[in-house]
Amino acid sequence: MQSEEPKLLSLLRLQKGYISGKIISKETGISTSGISKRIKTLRKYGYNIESRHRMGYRLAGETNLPLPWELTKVLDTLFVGKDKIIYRLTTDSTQNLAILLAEKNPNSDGIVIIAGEQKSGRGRQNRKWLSPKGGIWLSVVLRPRISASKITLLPFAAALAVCDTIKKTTQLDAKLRWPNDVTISGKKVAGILIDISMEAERINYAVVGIGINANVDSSSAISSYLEKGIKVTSLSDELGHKTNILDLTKVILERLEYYYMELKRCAPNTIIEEWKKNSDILYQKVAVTQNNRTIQGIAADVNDDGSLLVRTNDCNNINVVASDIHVRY
Ligand code: BT5
Repeated sequence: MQSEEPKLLSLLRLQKGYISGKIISKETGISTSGISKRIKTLRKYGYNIESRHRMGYRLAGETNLPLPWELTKVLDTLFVGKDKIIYRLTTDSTQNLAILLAEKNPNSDGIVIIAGEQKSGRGRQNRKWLSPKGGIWLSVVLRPRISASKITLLPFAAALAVCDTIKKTTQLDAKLRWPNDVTISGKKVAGILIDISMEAERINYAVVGIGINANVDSSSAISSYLEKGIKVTSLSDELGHKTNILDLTKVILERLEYYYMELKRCAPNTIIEEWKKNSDILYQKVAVTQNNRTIQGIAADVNDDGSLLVRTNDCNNINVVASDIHVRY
């Protein structure tokens, strides 16, 4: 994205009525053909720009997309989104782009990639993540100088950030489902994916991927493409109206930075304790599928390392690790 669009926008905002292409060109240095190209782009980004013969252009409505120049104005973070924010109307996966950028910029911390839709969104273990227009699909590059034992708690910190955001901005009763889902009334509304690059015991970078069904019709755009029995929802379906994606993205990034700093600063159990307060998993029946074998039991606790303590029906305790199982409730 060139820097001309924000320049053009500021000019349109300053002018109450129409402003001619000639004046815009004089003020911004953009050629007249360049102006109509950029107006087209801004319209694609959701701005309502009216044009009238001989009068020029008028900004009649703002966007609510988390575009870099809009997000930068409102974002209250120390480093997340401070260095670079990239927005793509469409991409294969923000996670893939973030990994590429993390590899290319070894000193960068807090780069944020956001997409309007993803063509090949992915979940854990390369599961498919449906990412139609209207959702929030973003990845953040972090450089955690923390022990490998603490990094396993990063998904919990990120899920907490999303849960907090939904509760704060929509008043919906969001809950956390082990290991890294956010649900409303038992239906999945958001998921977290973490990709980590490590050398020996040192973490090069972690990419936190967050997907939220914000303004999406969950029955037609998601459920109908998923495996049978998977229950999903979206914020707009729960609320009965659309949410402001820019506001949501701002709060997600702020809460993510907050919990990430907590993770670095505090004892590991602080995150887990907070996570448990927001989860309805404890004492629920679970079925754990591991190596094609299913074990039934009760979710007894979440250990400080993030593993799930399951008391099986034959009264054994097993610790279940997120990476190699599938839990059904
Ligand atoms: C997750 O995986 O829940 C992680 C999702 C992370 C998505 C973000 S979006 C930004 C970034 N870029 C990416 O490419 N990915 C990240 P997992 O726990 O494995 O759940 C995957 C399962 O959720 C699938 O097998 C489906 O059953 C279900 N699913 C797929 N799309 C969904 C959606 N939009 N909403 C709810 N459930 C979905």
